[in-house]
Amino acid sequence: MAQTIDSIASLPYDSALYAPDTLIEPIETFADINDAMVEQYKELGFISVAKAFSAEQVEAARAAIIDLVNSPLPERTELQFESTAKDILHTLNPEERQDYVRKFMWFSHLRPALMNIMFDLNLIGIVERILGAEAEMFQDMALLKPPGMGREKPWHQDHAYFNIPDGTKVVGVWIALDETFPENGCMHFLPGGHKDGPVPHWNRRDWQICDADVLGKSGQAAAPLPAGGCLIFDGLTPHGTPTNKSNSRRRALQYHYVPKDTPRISTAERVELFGPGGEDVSC
Ligand SMILES: O=C(O)CCC(=O)C(=O)O
Repeated sequence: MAQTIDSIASLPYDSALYAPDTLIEPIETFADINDAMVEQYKELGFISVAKAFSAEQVEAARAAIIDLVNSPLPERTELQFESTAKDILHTLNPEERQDYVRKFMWFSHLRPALMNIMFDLNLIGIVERILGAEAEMFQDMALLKPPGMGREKPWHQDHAYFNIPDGTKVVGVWIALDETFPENGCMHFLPGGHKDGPVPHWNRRDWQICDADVLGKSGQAAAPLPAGGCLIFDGLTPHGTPTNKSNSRRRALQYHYVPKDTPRISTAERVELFGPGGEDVSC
């Protein structure tokens, strides 16, 4: 297993980077996604759904994550702890270990509860409607953003991290396993920003969009959700999440889907689009 400690320390940032003009009002369920909602997705670059997954599905996913964080893992699975865990990881009990996890990758296939969510038929139906093609699961990930420390994920476009051709439709799905709100690091979007196409990314606090480019944009929207809520968004929609400064957990799953048989490009081709410095980056 690749178990690592985050090499990026939590750095201060301008609070104006997460100062939404609006809070996104989610629709109730996947069944409410009609053609008008799909058109709205094309305009805004996201859809927010409050009751996407049941309390039982959420509880089973949380239990699977705690179990995995405390289990031997295969080599390909990546478990990354917050930088603050550096000197104390060996002292943590199983419950405490979860609250130092920053990121998990390539883990969903290890537990049926997670597979059930990743391949939920209602979810896949919406993803395929947006893609206009059969979906291929491209990447699974979870940022757990622990209470009181989970660091900022600065503004970025997910496509900047993926070696897939420009113009490929990428659908990101972000599933809240806890209630999420601005203080514990909920998602923030620049509505419509996907229509600008790929924008330059820089190595600053992370591989990210320049702060000045975000501060120069109006209309930022935050996406609070209950546990079990879900965001579906375009791989080019600029988004970011602030530090979790609260005492509340903010665990979330993140899945990305692309059209089946999407070709891959080289890292060199990707950084030509999004900027040098992104050769060796992951979310
Ligand atoms: O879960 C988060 O805080 C942010 C996730 C995200 O934007 C990403 O990893 O692309």
